[in-house]
Amino acid sequence: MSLDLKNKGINTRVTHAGKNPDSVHGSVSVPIYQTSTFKFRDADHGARLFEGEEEGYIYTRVGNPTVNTLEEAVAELENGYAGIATATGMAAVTAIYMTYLESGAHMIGTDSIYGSSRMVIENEFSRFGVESSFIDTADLNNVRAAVRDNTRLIYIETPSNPTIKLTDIQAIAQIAHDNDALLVVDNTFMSPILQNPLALGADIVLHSITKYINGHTDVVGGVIITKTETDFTRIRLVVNATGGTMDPHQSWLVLRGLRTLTLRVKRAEENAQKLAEFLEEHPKVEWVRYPGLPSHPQHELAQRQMRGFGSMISFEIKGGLKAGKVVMNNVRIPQLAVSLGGYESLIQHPVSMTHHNIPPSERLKSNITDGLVRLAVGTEDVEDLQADLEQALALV
Ligand code: LCS
Repeated sequence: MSLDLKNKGINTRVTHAGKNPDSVHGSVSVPIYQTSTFKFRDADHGARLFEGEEEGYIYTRVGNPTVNTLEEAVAELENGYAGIATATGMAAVTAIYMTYLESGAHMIGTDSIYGSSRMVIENEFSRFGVESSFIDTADLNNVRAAVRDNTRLIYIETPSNPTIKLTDIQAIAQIAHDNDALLVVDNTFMSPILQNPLALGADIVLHSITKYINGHTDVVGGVIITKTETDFTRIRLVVNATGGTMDPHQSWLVLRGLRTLTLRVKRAEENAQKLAEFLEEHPKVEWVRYPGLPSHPQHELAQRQMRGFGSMISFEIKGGLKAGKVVMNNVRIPQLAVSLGGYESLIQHPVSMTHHNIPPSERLKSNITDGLVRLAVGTEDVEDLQADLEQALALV
C-alpha cells in the first residue's frame, strides 16, 4: 500500500518523500539507475515516448528514475507542483533567468545575494539585453519604486548571503503579482524545514542543494520547485535543452543526505543560537547578525515567516578585517572554506571569497563590509565550538 504523506509531520515526510522506482526487487534504498539511455520495447514504443503519448524514460539528460525520486522528494517538502534537479545551484539560478528573461526584459533582485547569482545577470545576461536592478528588498518602497513595465521577475534571497538580511516574502509576492511579475525565492539558507516560500505566495523556489539538503559537503547540485504545472513545463524544457540536469549518482547521494535533514538543521540551529548570543556578548566583537537575536532588525519578521532561525551567522570583530583574519586563521574546528549547510562548521571572508566578484562600491551599498566574517555553524558540540572561538578571539 502506498503511503500518503498529506497531513503527516515533517519528520515523516523527510524520511519517506519520493516514490521508490524499484517495483521489481523491492529495494528499500532507492537504486542508482546509472545509465545514460533506456531501451525501447519496439520502434512504436520509442515513438510514443517521444510524442508524450506514454510515460517512460528515454535518455538521462531528460529524465532518470533516481533523479526523479529526488525531485519528487524536494517538491513534497516545499509543497510544490514538481521539482527539477540541476547540476549545481547556479544551473538552477541560470535556468530560471533563461526561462523568463528575454532581451528587453527587466528583473529586480536583492542586492546582497550569493555573488554569482547577481553577477551572472550583470555580466552575462546584460550582454543579451536583459535589464536589472539589484536593490535592498528589505524595504518594500524600494521594490515598488524599482518596478517597470517590463519587469518579469523579482528574485530574492532571504536570509541573504552573507548579510543575513530578510525580505518579507508575502509582501513582495503581492507587489510582484500586482505588476504581472513572478516571485522567485532562493531558499537555500533556510532549507524546506524552516521556510516554505510557495506557501507565502512565491511562484518558484530554488535551492543550492549543495548546502543543507545534501548536507555532507560532498556533492554540488541544485533544485527548482514550482507552484504551477505551467512554470514547471517551461523551466523543465529549458533545463533539458540546455543540459543543466543532475546525474543519477549525484541524486542518490543527495537523497541519502536528505533523510537526516530535519535532525541536522535543528541541531545546527541550536548551536547557532548559542554561538550568536556568545559572540554578541563578547567584548572583541563589533556586531553580530543572526535572525534569532532580538537585536536583528527584522527579528519580528523572522518569527513570522520562518519556523526557525537557521545556522548562518555574520559578524565583525573590532579591528575589522585584520582582526577577522586572526580569528579565521586560528579557529581549529570551523574549517576555513566557502560553502555552508554541511554537518561541519565552516568560516570564510565574503569580500575576498564568495562575493569578491561584486564591485567594492556595490558591496558597501549592500552592507557587505570588509570586516564581515561568515560562520556556517555545524552539528558539533556547541561547548567545543564556543571554546574554539574564545581561544581565537583571545589572540586578537
Ligand atoms: N544560492 C545561494 C544562496 C548560495 O549560497 C549558492 C552558493 C548558490 C545559490 C549557488 O549554488 P552552487 O552552484 O554553488 O551549488 N553559495 C556558496 C557560498 O556561499 N559559498 O560557496 C558557494
